[in-house]
Amino acid sequence: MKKLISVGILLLIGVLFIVACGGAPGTGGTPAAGLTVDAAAVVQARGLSSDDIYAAVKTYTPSGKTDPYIMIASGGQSGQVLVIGIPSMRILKVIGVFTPEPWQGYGFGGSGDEILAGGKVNGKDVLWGDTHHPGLSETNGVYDGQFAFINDKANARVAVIDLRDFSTKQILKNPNAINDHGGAFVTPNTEYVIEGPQYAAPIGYEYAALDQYKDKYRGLITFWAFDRMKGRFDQSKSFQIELPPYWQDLCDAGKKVSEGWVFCNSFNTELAIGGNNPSFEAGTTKNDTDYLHIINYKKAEEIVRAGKAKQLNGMMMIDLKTAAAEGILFFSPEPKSPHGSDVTPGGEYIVVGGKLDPHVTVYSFEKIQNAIQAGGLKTDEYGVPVIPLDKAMEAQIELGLGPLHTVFDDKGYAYTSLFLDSAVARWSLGGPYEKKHPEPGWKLVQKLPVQYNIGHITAVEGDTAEPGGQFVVALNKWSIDRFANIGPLMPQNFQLVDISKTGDQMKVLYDMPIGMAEPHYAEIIKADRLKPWQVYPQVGWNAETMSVDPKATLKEADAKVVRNGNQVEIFMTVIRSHYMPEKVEIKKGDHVIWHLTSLERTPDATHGFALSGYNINLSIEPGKTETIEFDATLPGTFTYYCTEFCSALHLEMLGYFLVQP
Ligand code: CUK
Ligand code: CUA
Repeated sequence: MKKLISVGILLLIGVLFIVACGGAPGTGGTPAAGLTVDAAAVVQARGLSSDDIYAAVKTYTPSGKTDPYIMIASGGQSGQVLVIGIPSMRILKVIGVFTPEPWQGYGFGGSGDEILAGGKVNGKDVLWGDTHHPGLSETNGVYDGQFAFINDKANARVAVIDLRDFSTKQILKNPNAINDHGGAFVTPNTEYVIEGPQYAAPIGYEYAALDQYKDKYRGLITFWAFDRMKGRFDQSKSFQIELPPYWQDLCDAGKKVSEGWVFCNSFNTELAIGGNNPSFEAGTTKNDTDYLHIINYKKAEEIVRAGKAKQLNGMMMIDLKTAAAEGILFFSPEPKSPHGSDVTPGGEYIVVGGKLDPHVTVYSFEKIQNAIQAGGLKTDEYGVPVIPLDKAMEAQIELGLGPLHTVFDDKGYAYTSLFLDSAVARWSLGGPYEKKHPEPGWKLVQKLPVQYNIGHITAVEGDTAEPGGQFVVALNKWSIDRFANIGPLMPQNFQLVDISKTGDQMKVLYDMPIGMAEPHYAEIIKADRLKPWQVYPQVGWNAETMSVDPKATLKEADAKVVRNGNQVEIFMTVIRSHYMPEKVEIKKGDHVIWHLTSLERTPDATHGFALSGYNINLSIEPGKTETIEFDATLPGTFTYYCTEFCSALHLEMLGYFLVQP
């Protein structure tokens, strides 16, 4: 790949040069090395350095060329998921997940309403989400391009996105937790999507006074079983494990040698209850160490099968005592306000950052197993065995201030975000990775400044069993002076970093403002692993059931309005540039069931359907069938019209909806 790119640059420069020498009109002066006179003039006028030119050539994506990598990013408080091309950093789609999304007609009368209803909290609509960690489905620890998952931290919900049409298919509310954080992380064959907890609460989030924190409050990790054939979570096969009320934070599933285990960092082993005496800030940072949670979920699965779990609100749950007694749950100390828990590609090590510690701590899975085998472990106050740090630790590497999250590449390097230093640290892995890079293992190699205060970091397939290399993206929380001033609420700054060379050769290539929320994590997949549809596979496709809808209207001649008492069922076809029928006349109080089927087979020939006065708005992509259902409570003359400029006669694509008083 490296070779290909440098050949590409040479070719580009060569072509530019030939164009110049071939007599481009009005040329004068001496071109910069390899640049045309025109290009050199632009470089000079804009004051670009050779690094800038390198960055431009590395990221510029000519019209008609597509990106080799796709980033699936959290959309933060927007409750959405962003799809971004890498290295061009172009936004390709904003997928509505927890929040209604008008362009996709998601949540305005069509099938999206059903999906959003799955996210109700105690029967109440919650139409936004604080999305944190997208997780792509995996086969043998490698992205397979089939599904993406995302959690909502604010309400403990998880969602499934099908990557055949890049749309949301399911939202589930966690029945026993009110918030989460360490999700959505997948196991190596997507058997489970892990939803880790955050702020402890009584299980089932019932009331309990804060002075009962130690006894009544708990952490709760959830393993959502995923049915790949159905493309849905199966709650009946899912289970939860009760944890002490430490604030479990980020989790990562083991892989290869550590498959079957999951590792979560935590904070607030102090059991602080805030109230400014002391504050949470002070109370949760008193101890020098918190606990890395080491969970054997294969064992947990067996315990559930053996009937040793209880049902609570439709979910199997292993209680804390059983988890500790059965060898499902272990702890090991982790230094000073830990954050992030990231497993190396081969599954040998777990890397944990310390927000208030300049080191990352690397745990050895083998050492952890040896300590468990050796037994004789002391327990914490909840009876959970604790593996001493010196029995679990492989290395500690001083990287700088505020290490948070870590990802990996194909050259045996790890990349850790340094929040306080505003930098990306590249460091060399030891053990089996040592032969892949020129440096000795467990050493800081380079600290690259980023702008500013990086949170998460992501790399091409950088959290899988086979990282891709080439690019890292720094997901910076602050942008301050990087973009034009648009007032006090400033965009986030995603920075693309070139990691194609070894040693201290990382470079920032591109800044991308994210002016709609604060994304947390993102994952980058090789584009050729994705096999999305250009049009729905058959006319009449129901995107919610992912099959042909029995109520679809497959040809125009079958379009009709059927009355049955006060129920009116409309079978409508949609194709450039008309609806059939173009008039629907009913009576006030009628119950309306309206099926719309696109007969289009041309890619991108999308139609919209907006029904004034009734808050109905759909996107009907080629082949799709949508159904809306409502009571015609409002008499009058209404129009339905197409909201996508689909043809020269798009404005003529409308109909009248007449409701007799
Ligand atoms: S958390 Cu946001 S920077 Cu939710 Cu993954 Cu670390
Ligand atoms: Cu159909 Cu515009």
